[in-house]
Amino acid sequence: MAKKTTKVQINLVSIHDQKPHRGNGGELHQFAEDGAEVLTTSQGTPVADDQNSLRVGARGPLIVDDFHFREKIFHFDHERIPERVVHARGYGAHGFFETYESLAAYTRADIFQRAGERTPAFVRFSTVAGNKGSFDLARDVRGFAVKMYTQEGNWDLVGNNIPVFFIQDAIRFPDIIHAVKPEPDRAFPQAQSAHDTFWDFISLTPESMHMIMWVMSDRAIPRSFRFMEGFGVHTFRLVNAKDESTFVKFHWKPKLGLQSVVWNEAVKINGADPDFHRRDLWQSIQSGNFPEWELCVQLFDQDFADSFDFDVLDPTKIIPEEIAPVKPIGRLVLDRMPDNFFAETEQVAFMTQNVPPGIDFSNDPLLQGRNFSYLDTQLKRLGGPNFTHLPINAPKCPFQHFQQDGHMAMRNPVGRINYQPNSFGEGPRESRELGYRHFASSEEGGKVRLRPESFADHYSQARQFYISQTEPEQRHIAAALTFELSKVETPVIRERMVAHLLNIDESLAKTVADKLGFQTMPKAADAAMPTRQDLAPSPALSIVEKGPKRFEGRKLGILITDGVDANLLKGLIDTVGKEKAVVEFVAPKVGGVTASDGKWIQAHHMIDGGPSVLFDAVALLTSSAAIEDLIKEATARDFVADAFQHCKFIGYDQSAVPLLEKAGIAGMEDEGIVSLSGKDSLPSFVSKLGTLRVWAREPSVKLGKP
Ligand code: HDE
Repeated sequence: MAKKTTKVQINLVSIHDQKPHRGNGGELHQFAEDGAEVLTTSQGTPVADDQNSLRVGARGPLIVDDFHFREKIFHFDHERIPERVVHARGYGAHGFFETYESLAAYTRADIFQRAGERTPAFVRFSTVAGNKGSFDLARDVRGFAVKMYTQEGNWDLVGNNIPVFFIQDAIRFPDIIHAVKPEPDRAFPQAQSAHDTFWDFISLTPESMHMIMWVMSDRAIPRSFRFMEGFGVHTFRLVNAKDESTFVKFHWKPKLGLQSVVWNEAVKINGADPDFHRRDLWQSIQSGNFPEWELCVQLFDQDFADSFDFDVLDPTKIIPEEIAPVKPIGRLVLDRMPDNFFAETEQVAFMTQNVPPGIDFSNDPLLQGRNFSYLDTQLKRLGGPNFTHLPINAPKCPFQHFQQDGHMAMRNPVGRINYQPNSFGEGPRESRELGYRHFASSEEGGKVRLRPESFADHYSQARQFYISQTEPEQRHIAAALTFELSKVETPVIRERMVAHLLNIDESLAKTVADKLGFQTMPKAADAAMPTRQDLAPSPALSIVEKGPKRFEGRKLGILITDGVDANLLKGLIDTVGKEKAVVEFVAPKVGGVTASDGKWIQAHHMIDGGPSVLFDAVALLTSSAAIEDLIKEATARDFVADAFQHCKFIGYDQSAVPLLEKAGIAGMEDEGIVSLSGKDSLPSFVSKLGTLRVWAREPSVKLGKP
């Protein structure tokens, strides 16, 4: 006899298959006099007047009968959900992950079995400390959370753009977050680590020193989400069909290379365009330039872990790429923006515990603590256990279980049987073969609260990071530390920090102490491990070393005026276009300018609204008729002076020379100030742009030089 089956399976439609709630497309669909769909209440009742509430007479009190008014206001009052306690400000996009080759030897995870297979993915980038409405270019860690909707359930790789963390044990997380967030009595500063409580905690927490070096580096002020790396941070396990385990660290590498801004630029971007990173992702995806990352792995076994200088369970340590090479195993492409920010980016619920069979955890105490936190936080934030019913969170593979009811249950099992085992032969059952099997590691020991000794060296890798940076990057670290500590009002906290720096790099400590105006140098901090190992530099840790070498995906801002040389402008646009980069026009008036051929060119920005900090490089294409007026504009002079200070390339035609002079650049010309007048000057200018910055200029402009 054929088995009876009750359909418990719940197949979700994606948000894209759903009809918007405006207009149900049903038979009763009604149209207003002008042909538009009729506005209804959320109960479906057609609305006659949405502008005036029901009242007694023209000037009398409102009437409780007005169910439409009450429903509209009640719904509005409930529009907000709690923002994330960390990573509140974020921006997401859809895309796919494509597997390069089978990794069956290492993992049974279905996503890694077949070359060329594509798995839908959703990514949310974020800052950590700021509120939802804070600005994009805070000095901060960036979240890099990826949800992959695999055939065996969702895999969430909830990472950051920095491969280490501040603390070694999850129990300290509330403390560090309290310390960095606005101080509780005064509710400021917003989205800043530059204040007493943060540095107080850090200076009392030597395990944070390695991460602090990253956060003070340019990694914490990325130019774009598209130009930053992502890291799983913890050691995870891959487990194959024979239940054999290999340790793994996950890395995302941006196809367009790494790039950051300089601090002075970040400060100005936050004013000019607080949504700089969001806009960048939106514009690039909407224009078909889909950002891409490679997923890379560092694979290693127990022998490597035992012989490595540090504990692979310690999340404040990396394994340098020079020691365990990174192997690309697939690519992530972001090709679609959400239809609705709230439904998708705000309601997406990432959880470190979401892993498919074949991917498992290590005993990293931070990871294990996170595995508790993420489910708990979603219950609070999304209001109950049925957040998995939301399209953005639901698996895209078939799923079937006996969980039921609760607030807002939208996908409900049908039939009589909602338990197992049952003797009706209905409903889903476990499968030892297909189901998730936790790696059977042997564990033993007494119940203790302690930190292993193998976690005790807090300075060696902090130093390794510092000495792996190029000269400009080292300057930026010193400047960032000086800036942040200058905002600390309690002198002893500054001293405690410099005492730690002495254990990382003496010259760095001295520079910072000098710039902070120390009268005497403190003693080096007592270290849990008395000796610091002198590790070899790892060039892979430098952004400049990993720069793009080409201008693809970047933006050139061209300052134009009436009378701009039409041929030159066209030539420049074409040459930049061939590099797959973007140009935007900045003009005295946003309406645009009339070029030398009499044609009208619309501008993207007026000079006030399009400062040069929004661009990777600039060009000044003016005319002798317009230059006199232009040089009177402070914002035009700032446009050029800032580009110069921020070590950007500046192309110019002869008519713009007075502007260079007025901006204070006369006599300081270098390889980055390029005349666009000569033959072949355009290709040579655009190819130079690939190096992005003229760092050799930096000491002379004093910015970033503490
Ligand atoms: Fe998180 N973290 N975290 N975190 N985290 C959250 O979960 C937490 C840590 C990371 O775009 C919260 O849904 C603890 C490391 C990202 O939605 C919360 C600890 C790394 C996001 C939480 C850590 C991260 C979060 C808040 C110490 C990098 C944003 C809202 C053990 C590997 C995900 C939420 C998104 C979000 C807890 C440390 C990355 C409260 C307890 C290390 C990218 O659950």
